[in-house]
Amino acid sequence: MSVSQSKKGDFAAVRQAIKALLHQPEYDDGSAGPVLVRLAWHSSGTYDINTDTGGSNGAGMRYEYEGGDPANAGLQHARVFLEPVKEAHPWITYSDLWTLAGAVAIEEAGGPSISWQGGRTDFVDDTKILKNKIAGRLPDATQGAGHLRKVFYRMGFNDQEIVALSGAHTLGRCHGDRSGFEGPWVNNPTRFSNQYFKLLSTLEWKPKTLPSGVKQFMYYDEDTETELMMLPTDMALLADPGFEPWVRRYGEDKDLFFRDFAKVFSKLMELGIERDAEGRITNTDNELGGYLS
Ligand code: ZEM
Repeated sequence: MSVSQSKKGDFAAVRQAIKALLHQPEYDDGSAGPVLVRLAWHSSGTYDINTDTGGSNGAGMRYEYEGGDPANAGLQHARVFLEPVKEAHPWITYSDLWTLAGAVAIEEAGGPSISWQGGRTDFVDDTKILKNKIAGRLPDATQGAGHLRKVFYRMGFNDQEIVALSGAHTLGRCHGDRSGFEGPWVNNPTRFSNQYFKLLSTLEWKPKTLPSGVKQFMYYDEDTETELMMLPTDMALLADPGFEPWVRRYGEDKDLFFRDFAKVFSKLMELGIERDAEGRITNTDNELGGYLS
C-alpha cells in the first residue's frame, strides 16, 4: 500500500502534485496540460439534463463501456499521467482528480483561475454506466451547428457558453491515431489565450482532405512555417449567426473571454452534481463519497 503524502481533503497538496507533472518534454508540445483539460471535459460532458444522468461524478471512463467510446480515444494518456498523483494521494477520488487536473492545467497555461470544488464520488462498478448508456454523448467534429446545439443544450449550455467553451481549442492538438484529425489550432498550443478566436475569425481557412479521407480546414502560417487546423465544428461556429458574434467578441476581447471561460468551465465541471449549502455533494453514488464531511 502506498503511503499518503497528504491528509484527506488537502487539495492544495494534490494541486502541487498536478503542477509538478505538467512539464513533459517528451510528450506532444512539451505539456500534459491539454490532454488533461480534455479528460476533464469528457468526464463531465456526458451530462443529460433531461434524464439527470452522466456528468463528472463517477469517473466512468475507468470502465470499458465509457472508456472505449471512440470519442475518448487517447485519454488513457491523461489517466496515466495522473496515476502517480492518485497513488501519492489515495484519498482523492478519480472524478475529483480528473476535474481538478483540468482546472490546474488551464491556470498553469496562463488561463483564468477556475473555481473548483471537490467531493465527487467514483463508481465502484459499471452498473450505472451500462444502465444509462454513458457513451456516444460527446460532440462529433464532422458535424455542424445543429449538432453542437443538440449536444450542448442537452448539457444545459446556451449559444454563448458553447462558443466560450470551444475556446479551449487554443490548447493542444489533434492526433491522427486518436480522432483522425491532425495538428494544432494555434502556434503556441501550451499557452491559454484567445488566439483560437482571433485566428478562426481573421484567417482564410481552406478545406483539406487528409490521406485518410478525413476532412478538416487548414491555414499555412509562413512566419512560423506551421500548418494550423480547424475542425468542421470549429468552422460551424463562424458560419452560424447565433455563434459568430461571440467568436468575434472573444477574438477582440481577451478579458471577456477569460471571464466567460472561467465561469462556463466551472459549470461544466459541476454537471450532474448537487451540493448542499456547505458545498457537500448530496447525490453521491456510493459509500466511498463524502470525504469532505
Ligand atoms: Zn475538443 N477536441 N472538442 N474541446 N479538445 C479535440 C481536442 C481537444 C471537439 C472535438 O471533436 C475535439 C471541447 C469541445 C469540442 C479540448 C478541449 C475541449 C480533438 C482532437 C477533437 C476531435 C483529439 C485528438 O485527436 O487528440 C468537438 C467537436 C467539440 C465541440 C465543440 C471543449 C468544450 C473542450 C474543453 C472545455 C482540448 C484541450 C483538446 C486537445 C487535447 C490534446 O490532447 O492536445
